[in-house]
Amino acid sequence: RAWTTIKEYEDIKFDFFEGIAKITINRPEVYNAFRPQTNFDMLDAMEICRERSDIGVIVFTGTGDKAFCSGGDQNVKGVGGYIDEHGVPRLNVLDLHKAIRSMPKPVIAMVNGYAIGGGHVLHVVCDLTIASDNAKFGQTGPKVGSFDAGFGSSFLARHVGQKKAREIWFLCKQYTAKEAEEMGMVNKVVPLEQLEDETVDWCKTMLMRSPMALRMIKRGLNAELDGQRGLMEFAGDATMMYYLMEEAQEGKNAFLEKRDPDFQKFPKFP
Ligand code: 2NE
Repeated sequence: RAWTTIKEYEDIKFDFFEGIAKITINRPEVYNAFRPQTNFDMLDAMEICRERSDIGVIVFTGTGDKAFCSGGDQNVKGVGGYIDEHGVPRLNVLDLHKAIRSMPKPVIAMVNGYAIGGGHVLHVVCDLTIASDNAKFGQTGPKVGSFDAGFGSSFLARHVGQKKAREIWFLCKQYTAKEAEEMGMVNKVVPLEQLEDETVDWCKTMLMRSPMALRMIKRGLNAELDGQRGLMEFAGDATMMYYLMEEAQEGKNAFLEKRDPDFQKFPKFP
């Protein structure tokens, strides 16, 4: 498959193939753990994915066959957060979660190995997860002095139920890809050598579907869980659709032409 580089980064690879953008955490020496720079790189790539209309689906994965992502890089964990190159403690992976959540396009986790700690949260936040049969899933926070009580817990509970979510966090055990699939947090498990083919197949299928329909389904499913923030994103897209209608154009035109708007000429559907 001929992936082409969209942009070069320090900590990630960012590639394109036929409507699909692939963001690969490229730190195999630490099992693709993220540091603040990694999250800044991913956030920048996500902004490009949002802006480019030739990108319809985004895939997250990790370099190699060992790890998808092992969470926050413990080597740079300091007092108050993960320390960036200027000495500032950060937890900017949360900004990535927000970017995935508000991305108006499907985001798929292609889990090629360990999805552990913050790496587990990363796949939880994605819209879909396809895993290789060697993948392992689990949280470690309460073992290593951390936790994610945000999407990493509440959204997880929506996938697996409250009891399982508490088990995953309280015990910090590891689960096989098959167990994760049975729990409802993985959509499909395939042999490692088929992982990318399967993921690209899913992407191609979604690329044939109506982008606006997928966008609104994602917004609606998010809105049910995200309170006013979710409603705001849903409502923003409703406004965008309204702006596509002649009825909205009439309001603006009337203002600019200094006349009363004639909204009565537009149909009122039952
Ligand atoms: C992933 C896991 C289970 C793999 O175990 P194993 O035995 O197969 O490999 P090993 O030897 O532990 O790891 C291979 C290399 O990767 C590094 C290791 O230190 C090791 O390096 P070398 O000794 O070969 O030089 N490595 C792995 N994970 C790393 C990490 N997160 N940071 C830095 N180096 C790492 C096993 O490695 C494991 O349990 N890793 C730690 C997982 C973890 O606890 N992550 C942080 C959770 S907290 C978090 O991510 C978080 C949050 O809870 C809330 C907000 C934001 C972040």
